[in-house]
Amino acid sequence: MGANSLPSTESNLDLDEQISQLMQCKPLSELQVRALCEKAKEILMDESNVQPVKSPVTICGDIHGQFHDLAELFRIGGKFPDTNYLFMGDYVDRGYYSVETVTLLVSLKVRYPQRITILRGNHESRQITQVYGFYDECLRKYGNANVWKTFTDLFDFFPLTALVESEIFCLHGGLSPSIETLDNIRNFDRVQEVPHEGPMCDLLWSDPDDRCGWGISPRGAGYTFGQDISEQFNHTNKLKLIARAHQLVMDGFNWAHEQKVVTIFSAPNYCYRCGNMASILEVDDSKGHTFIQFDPAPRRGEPDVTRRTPDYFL
Ligand SMILES: [Mn+2]
Repeated sequence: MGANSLPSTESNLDLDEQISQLMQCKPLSELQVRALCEKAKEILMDESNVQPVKSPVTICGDIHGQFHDLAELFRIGGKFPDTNYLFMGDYVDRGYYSVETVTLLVSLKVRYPQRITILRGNHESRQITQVYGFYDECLRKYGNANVWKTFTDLFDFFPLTALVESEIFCLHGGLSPSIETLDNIRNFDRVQEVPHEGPMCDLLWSDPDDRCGWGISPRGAGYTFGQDISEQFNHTNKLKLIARAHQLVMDGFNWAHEQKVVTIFSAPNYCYRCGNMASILEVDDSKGHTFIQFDPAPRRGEPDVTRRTPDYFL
């Protein structure tokens, strides 16, 4: 057991058992979910709206209930607790295994609180999950909506953004015209359903764009923001990079704004039909970084992995 692991208390032995059950894609009982979420709430409520994270860490984008591809991500990115992970939201909806996916990630958060950061995405919301699958999946797998209620109550506590080594700003969506500084974000009360507008909504919904300035988002929530906006925000907050998720990108990652913004998407063959690769971003001890691309979990044989080191350094 590593130096950073907790001592093997009875509760950790239970958790370890639950984690290995979940790794086989078998959901927990309703009672286990409730107990798990109570513990998770205690941990998450102490985290900041801009949660500080140290390197090395592996940054991941949307998962969307693609449980087997999340298992593939862990095989490729490295197992717990030896690899630190930062997930940028959208664990649920679209895929067939939102329950197992979000339960596993929350279990890992409770078991290894210092080794995994789980941010909130726009799908970690009561309203969105009733339309895009998580609510129906909970009804199907548990026969009632209690587990959906338990998880969506917990989502209110998920941190909105993270800051890796004071230089990589990580969040699900993007910037907001109502936010100039990281302190602006630190100062608002995040424990609520994702609002329809305003700074908290924008962080989870906005997208970078080729056009300058702020634009109306075709999504109907958040904004589009141009390179001038990213440059100003990075300059004001002494950041080197904004890492975000939220958009399907065919290579699994995509640069914008002259490498000041990167989109990371970690659901390969999204919705089991988009044909895209997925990727994760490894930030090492010396803040160098490497994208690892991967295909959907193979049914047999070896995973197909491409490692690419970009030709620049942070
Ligand atoms: Mn999203």
